Amino acid sequence: MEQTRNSSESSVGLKSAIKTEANRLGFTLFGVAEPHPPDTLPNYLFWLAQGRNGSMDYLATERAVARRADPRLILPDVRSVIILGLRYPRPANLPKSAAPGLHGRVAAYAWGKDYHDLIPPRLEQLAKFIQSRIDHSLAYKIYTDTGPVLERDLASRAGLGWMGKNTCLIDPQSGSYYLLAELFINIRLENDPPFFADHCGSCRRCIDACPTGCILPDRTLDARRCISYLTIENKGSIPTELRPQLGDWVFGCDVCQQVCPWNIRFASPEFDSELSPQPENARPDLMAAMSLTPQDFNRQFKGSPILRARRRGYLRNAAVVLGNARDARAVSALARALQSDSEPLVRTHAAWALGQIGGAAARKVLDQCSGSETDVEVLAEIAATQIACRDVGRSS
Ligand code: B12
Ligand code: SF4
Ligand code: SF4
Repeated sequence: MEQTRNSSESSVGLKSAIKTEANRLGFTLFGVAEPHPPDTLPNYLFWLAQGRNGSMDYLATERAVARRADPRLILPDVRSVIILGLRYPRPANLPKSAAPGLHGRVAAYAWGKDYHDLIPPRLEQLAKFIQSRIDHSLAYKIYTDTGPVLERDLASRAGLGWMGKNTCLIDPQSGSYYLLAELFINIRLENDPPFFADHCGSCRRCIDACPTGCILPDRTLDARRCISYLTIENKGSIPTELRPQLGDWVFGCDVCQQVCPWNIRFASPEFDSELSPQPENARPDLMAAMSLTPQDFNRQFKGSPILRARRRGYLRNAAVVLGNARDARAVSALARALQSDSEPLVRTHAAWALGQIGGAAARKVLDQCSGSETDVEVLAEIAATQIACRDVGRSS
């Protein structure tokens, strides 16, 4: 039994006090797991071996794999891991955009402040609270998407939910719209029973609805084709054949969660107030996005997860979504980007988008730029687009 400051406080009493404090800090899900090596490590290793991590090399380093294999490497005298869940808004919480124009969709977790900034100070507060209740010094480590941890495996071991076929961790009481966070500590708390049940049954809605068909039968997904990866983590070009599948997703994707019956029936309308939607970030105007300067971009998305895409990635995504909208109103914004944006990545995707929209005005800009452009990749995209435009012209 752990020594606590109030000698009459049992470890059960301590755990319950920590849970109350965690709830006060906004964490609606709470569980405790033992830090033993995870049984699902082979799934992770197989996933890496198939190259399904794409360009996310940080997931495959020796250090990243070793720590996932044995959480005790993270904190040598770790005795328990507290796993927490913080709810973000359901997509149904998004207010309708009042502004006219062409708007993109942003994954709901990214509508408000960045949880990578929001959660760590709360975990620090929780650690301080625990320290105030025990006699010896607390050693701890905090993570939220920020470290070499199999977070969903730990969460399911701590009883927070099951790993759905869409690979998200689902709480049967409130669905999957929440973020995970962990506090590794050197005191032992009573473990919660693991979540063994699989409530997916014969359902396969997420698999059928995924726009790129990237959800695999072994409860992993091929990140290289996931829209979330393509629009956030991927720093290069979006493969041409996948661009139409982005639809209007300009940052992240929620499709496989939106169709899930556990979210339709049980997703709680409540969410952490700091994750409240900021309308201009949740449903951004994409024509305006195409002319954001680096300073504008940093100003608009300061403190938002969208910063992670960087300006060049965000404008790349916006161009693709405008191409998918096939709306002639976007030609002038895309033409400006193709003629003068300093990033070849943005110019390439603007050229593709103009090709999707087609019409005389789009073709004129492409023809002009094929004479003035100097970047080889942009020129190749313009040439491919011109051929496609001509073919469409011939067949129509
Ligand atoms: C890399 C990554 C991504 C990649 C790859 C996602 C993936 N599914 O692999 C991309 C960029 C695509 C991505 C997308 C998203 N992500 Co992400 N991502 C991560 C990250 C950093 C690592 C995930 C990972 O290791 N993947 C590799 C696979 C093999 O591991 P795994 O997903 O944990 O899968 C396990 C299962 O397959 C399991 N398994 C197989 N069979 C069985 C059976 C049982 C019974 C059990 C228990 C396990 C099990 O074994 C694997 C290893 O444990 C985690 C944070 C972290 N450190 O864990 C966040 C994390 C998973 N992401 C998160 C979020 C919110 C998202 C998005 C919703 C964001 C968005 N809206 O765009 C999407 C969701 C897409 C989806 N359907 O998963 C949350 C998920 C919260 C939740 N409720 O599940 C996490 C936990 C971050 C956080 N701290 O909150 N993400
Ligand atoms: S986030 Fe979108 S693209 Fe990725 S698996 Fe889910 S539905 Fe498919
Ligand atoms: S949509 Fe169906 S199969 Fe997919 S995670 Fe939800 S319950 Fe499971």
